[in-house]
Amino acid sequence: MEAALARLLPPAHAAPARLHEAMRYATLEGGKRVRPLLAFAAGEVSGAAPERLELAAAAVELIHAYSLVHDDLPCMDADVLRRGKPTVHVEYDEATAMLAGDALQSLAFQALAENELADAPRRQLEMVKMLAAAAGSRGMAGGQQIDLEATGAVLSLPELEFMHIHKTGALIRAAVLLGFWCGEKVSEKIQDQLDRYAKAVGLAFQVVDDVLDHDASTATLGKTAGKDAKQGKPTYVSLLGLAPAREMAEDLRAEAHAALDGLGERAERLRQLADFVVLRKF
Ligand code: GRG
Repeated sequence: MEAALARLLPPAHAAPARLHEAMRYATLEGGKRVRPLLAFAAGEVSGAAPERLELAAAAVELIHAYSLVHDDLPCMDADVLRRGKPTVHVEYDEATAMLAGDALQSLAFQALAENELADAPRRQLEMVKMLAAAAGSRGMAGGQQIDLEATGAVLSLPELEFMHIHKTGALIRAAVLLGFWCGEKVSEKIQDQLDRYAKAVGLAFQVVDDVLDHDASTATLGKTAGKDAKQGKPTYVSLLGLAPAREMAEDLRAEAHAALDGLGERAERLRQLADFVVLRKF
């Protein structure tokens, strides 16, 4: 993934060098790469070619990197540490960080559109459309808006879930479906199974993120820990308490595994990733 991203990103010395440097700084050498791993694992279910998966996975990671750059800006979460390094606006400046995020998002769609990722052009168009919807106002960006408005508010459990299905879940679901769609067309039933898996893993990811924000150190996370409580953000931990939040993550792990029933060996990586998402310590 690292090599594919390094190839896709414009060279640091190409003009405008400061922008390209910032894009590479935001994307390379950091992060768990959970979304690319999910795309690759989903591609194993549909027998997708690695060259296709590489691009689909990179496109999702570029959108993710853009969202982190913008999320860290002073007008949003105002954070100074990300992936163990100063955030992009701290290392460069605010305007460059905004533009780097914008350009990362554009690059994601360029990567999806300019290479053959599916057997039928119609299907590839669906992939582009799906990622656009997942990143947009009815997906991640919409979830971020809800998050901004929720700071200091008390949300009900369904409201919290609605926010996270959009903010975090939409892109995780897109990673799974994009990887899957790079391969052979398989039955609707299997596609539904993967969708169910992706939804469970997407929500589990966020529940665990909330637990870790409460539980883990800044050094382990590579980003500022304990921020949710400080900023008065509703989380699964603030709403349910620590032990029930952990239980909820476990239930979602079981749901993710159950969704893959009958898929055998080819879904093994997806099972391992559901475990990683829930059991991770960072
Ligand atoms: C700015 C449109 C826009 C959206 C921002 C991703 C996001 C939405 C905000 C980041 C803040 C946050 C804590 C989100 C919830 C969980 C999450 C996405 C955490 C970061 O993802 P990881 O842990 O990060 O996969 P790495 O660095 O490992 O890639």
